Amino acid sequence: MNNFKNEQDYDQDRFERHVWSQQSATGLSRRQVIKNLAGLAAGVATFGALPMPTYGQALPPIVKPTPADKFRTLGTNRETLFQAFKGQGYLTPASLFFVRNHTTTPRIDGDTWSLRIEGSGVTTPSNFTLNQLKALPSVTLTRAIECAGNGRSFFTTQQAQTVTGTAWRLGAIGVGSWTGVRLSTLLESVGVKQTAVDVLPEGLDSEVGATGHVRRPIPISRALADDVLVVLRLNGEVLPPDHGFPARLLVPGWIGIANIKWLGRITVSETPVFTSWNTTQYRYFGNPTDYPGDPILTTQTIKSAFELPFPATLKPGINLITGRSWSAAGTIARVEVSFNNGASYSRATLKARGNGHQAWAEWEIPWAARVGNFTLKARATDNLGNTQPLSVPFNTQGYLFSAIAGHPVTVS
Ligand SMILES: Nc1nc2c(c(=O)[nH]1)N[C@H]1C(S)=C(S)[C@@H](COP(=O)(O)O)O[C@H]1N2
Ligand SMILES: [Mo]
Repeated sequence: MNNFKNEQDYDQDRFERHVWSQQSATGLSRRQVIKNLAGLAAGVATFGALPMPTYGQALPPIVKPTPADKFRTLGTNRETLFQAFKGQGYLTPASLFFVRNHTTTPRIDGDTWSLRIEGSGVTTPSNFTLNQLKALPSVTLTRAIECAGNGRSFFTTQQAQTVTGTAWRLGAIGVGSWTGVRLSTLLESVGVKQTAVDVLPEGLDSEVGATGHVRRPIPISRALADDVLVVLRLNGEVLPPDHGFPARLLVPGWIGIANIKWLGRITVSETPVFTSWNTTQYRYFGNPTDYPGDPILTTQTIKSAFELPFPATLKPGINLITGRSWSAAGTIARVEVSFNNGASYSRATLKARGNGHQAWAEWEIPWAARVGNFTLKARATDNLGNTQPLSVPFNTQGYLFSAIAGHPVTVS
C-alpha cells in the first residue's frame, strides 16, 4: 500500500530519496551525486537494481555493546532486561537504552550532515547543519521513549493470541533526559504555512525493503507543540549512534516510531501524508467493535514491570521487590502488587525521586516469600485515573499491551 500513482512515480520517488540520502551522507551537490549514480548505473537496467545508500555496510548492525546479562536480542533489536534497571537510578543510561532498529545503525558524519526541511507547507525550504542547530535555543525534557509493541509477547503467553512483530516482554522502554531544539522553532524559521497539515520526519538509515526510509507522519498540531524536540543530546551527552546521532525527534507520549532517529529530512505537507508507517503498520487491525475504523496509533498507554529476571528465582524470607510503572498520559498515582496471581493486591511505596510526566515511577514492596511457585502482578493507576486492565482486545500486530502482566517467580 502506498500513495504513488503508478510504478514510474514510485521509481522516481525512490530515485529522489536515494539522491537525497547520498547528498546528506556525502555533502556532495545533487548534480555530483547524480553523476556518480550514472557511473554506477552503467550496465544496470533499472534504478531498483542500484546499490542502496548505506552507511557502515559490513559494520556491526548496532554500535554499542549489548551484553547478554543486560539485553535480549530480538532480530535487529535489543530489549533491555528489566532486572538491569535495578539500582540504575531514575534515568536510563544510554548504555542500557533498548535499541529498536528497522535495519541497522548508520554511521553518520556530523560535520557533513544537515537536516533538510522542505515541502508544500513551508515558504523557505532550508538546510540546518549540526552547528546551526547547536547554536539555537535548547530545551531539556525528561521523557520515556517506548515501542508501540512493548509487552507484545503477553498477547501470546497471557491471552493465547497469535500476533505478528517483535516479541518484546516489557523492556522496550527507556527514560532519558533529552536536549534539543523545539521543532516549532525550526518550522517557524522556514515559514510554516497556516495551510500545513502533516509533517513527515524521515530517517537516514537504509530503506526497509520496498517501504523505503523509516518515516512516520505526524499532524502539524502535534509537531508544533512545545514538547516536540529535534534532540541532539541524551542524558547530557552527544546522542549515541544507536539512538539517532546526530539528531532524532522526540514526540513525548507517542509510540516509539514517532521518535524518528538519524533525521535527514522533514517534509511539511499541505495534504495528508500516508506511508506504510501509518497505513499498514502502527495501526489497530482487530475486531471492528474493539477498533472501529482501524485507528492509526498515536499515544502510548500505561504499564508496569518488575525489576526481576523473567522468570525469577528468589530465596524464601523477606525480599524487597522493586519495579517501575509508567503512563504516557501523565504521572503515576498508585501502584498495587499481587503475590498471588491477582487474588489480592497491596499498595507499593513510590520512591520520592522522579515520577515525571510521561516518564516513569520507581516503586518497592517487601514480600515475605514462602517456598513455591508464584505469579506476581503489578497494577498502576495514573494521575488521570487510567489504570491497567485485566486484558487488552486482540489486534493483529500486538500493539499497546497495557494489561496487568503476570511475572513467574519460583521461591526455593
Ligand atoms: N530512522 C529510524 N528511526 C526510528 C526507528 C528506525 O528503525 N529508524 N525505529 C523507531 C522505533 S519503532 C522505536 S520504538 C524507536 C526506538 O528508539 P531507540 O532505538 O533509541 O530506543 O525509534 C524509532 N525511530
Ligand atoms: Mo517501535
